[in-house]
Amino acid sequence: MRIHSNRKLFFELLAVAFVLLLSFFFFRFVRAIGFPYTSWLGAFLLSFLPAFFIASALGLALHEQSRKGSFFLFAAFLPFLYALSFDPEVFSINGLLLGLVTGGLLDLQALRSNSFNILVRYTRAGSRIFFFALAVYILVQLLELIYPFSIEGVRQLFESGSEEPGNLGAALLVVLALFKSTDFIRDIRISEVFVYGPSRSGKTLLLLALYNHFVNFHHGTHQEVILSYDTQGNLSKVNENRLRIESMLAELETGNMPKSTGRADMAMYVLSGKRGAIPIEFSFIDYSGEYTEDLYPEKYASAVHSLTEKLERFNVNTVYRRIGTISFMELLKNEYAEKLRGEFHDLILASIYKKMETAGKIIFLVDGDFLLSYQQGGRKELTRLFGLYSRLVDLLGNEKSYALVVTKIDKLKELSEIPEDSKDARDIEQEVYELMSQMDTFREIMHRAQKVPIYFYTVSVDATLSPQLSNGGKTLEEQQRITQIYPWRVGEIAQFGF
Ligand SMILES: Nc1nc2c(ncn2[C@@H]2O[C@H](COP(=O)(O)OP(=O)(O)O)[C@@H](O)[C@H]2O)c(=O)[nH]1
Ligand SMILES: [Mg+2]
Repeated sequence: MRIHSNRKLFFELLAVAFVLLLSFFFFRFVRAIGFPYTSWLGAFLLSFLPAFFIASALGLALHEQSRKGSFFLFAAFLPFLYALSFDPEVFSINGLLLGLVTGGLLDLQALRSNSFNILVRYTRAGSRIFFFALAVYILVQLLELIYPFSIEGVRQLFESGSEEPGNLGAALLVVLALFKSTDFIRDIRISEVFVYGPSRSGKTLLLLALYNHFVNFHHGTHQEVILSYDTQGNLSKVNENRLRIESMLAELETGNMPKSTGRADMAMYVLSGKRGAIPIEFSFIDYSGEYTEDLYPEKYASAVHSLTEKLERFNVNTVYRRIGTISFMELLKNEYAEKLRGEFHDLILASIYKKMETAGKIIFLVDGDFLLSYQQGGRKELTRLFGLYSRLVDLLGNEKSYALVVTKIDKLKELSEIPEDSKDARDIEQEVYELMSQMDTFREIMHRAQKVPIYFYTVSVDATLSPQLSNGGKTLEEQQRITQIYPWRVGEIAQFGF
């Protein structure tokens, strides 16, 4: 569920109202501008460009993150073309058609290769140039009116009572405002999701559950790189195999829990999938140990620098650029396994931080075990964890979306009879949310959610397990083993990614 969306909605409506108002004024003053002396090329461009922007806006409308920009383009250029169509001397049907076709082709290309950002860049740069040129054109017209710049000339102009200078001045202001509003056309961060969770929070099992979901519903595929050393400090194929997704799934089939990542392991998994034309990528970095105290920009910088010293082949900039990618990990594994032995800390820290910086969406895992032990120290841990997540949201900025995902919900509630998308399921989520909102640090996150999109989910990877919280509120001793993936509300997480 989305935490607090009202205020954001309010600001969006305000933005829409603003654009509509601009659009209205633009429509009103465009006719005051007039294009009496345009050349053939000028006239062509006057029809071509707006048509091109409108066709591109159709493509942008397909992507949720660029809808605002698309709306802006429609609001600005539809009225413009309409006004222009009353001026047959200037209006060029050829330009219009060619603009529509070019924009349409670019849309197709963007859809096919999911390069929506190219579309964004062309339309943003193009519309900026368009409004800039228009502003200059109007300014020249204005200056011509008061040429030859004598006080007498200006006085005469005012006395003549002509509306032209006023209209042109207003048109200039509107065009400048439109120029500034091209900021509404924002870059799209292709659905790249990074999943962060402290040790034991449920990363590995969530990875398996999401893998299951992706393969079944989203044409899923995966890539993985595993660095695993034996006790002698050599890369170990056996250990590596253990951490492959297929082996973990196979282990589950035979009733064994996947081995957890040890001190000498680091694994990176990328799940890829598609919904319609929109691709998506989930990255996981699995490791043991704690990094929560290290997620600061300075520590990231020093980790990258000390890595660079070990990898003499690369300079700092290359490491900054390539760290956190599968290909770079692969390369490190092949060429620097010896050097990196036992020194994962910098590599893991730098990879996590880089992923957090580049991903458009970040999932923060919250260990459901803390709910079981709420009265026995769990509350304290949760307070600390939400404090960290709140700080990270602040650090990483409000251009991204975030999700807080509470894992292991089966330990808390009997889920076997509750369909994932039922009202009862949503009620459980609401109940956990309310429990969390008793903590001040969680409330801080709720306040941040007024400006940043933040979501809240509860999941389990095996909904058939019976809860471990007895009616009296005491935790039962016996731990249940997970022997299958039977995901509950994991689809919501995938949904968040799109
Ligand atoms: N009951 C239950 N246990 C879970 C669930 N997800 C993870 N666990 C358990 O929590 C522990 C840590 O999970 P793991 O995925 O290895 O966490 P990681 O260290 O973040 O990779 C393991 O013992 C899992 O069996 C869940 O949805 N339900
Ligand atoms: Mg793990």
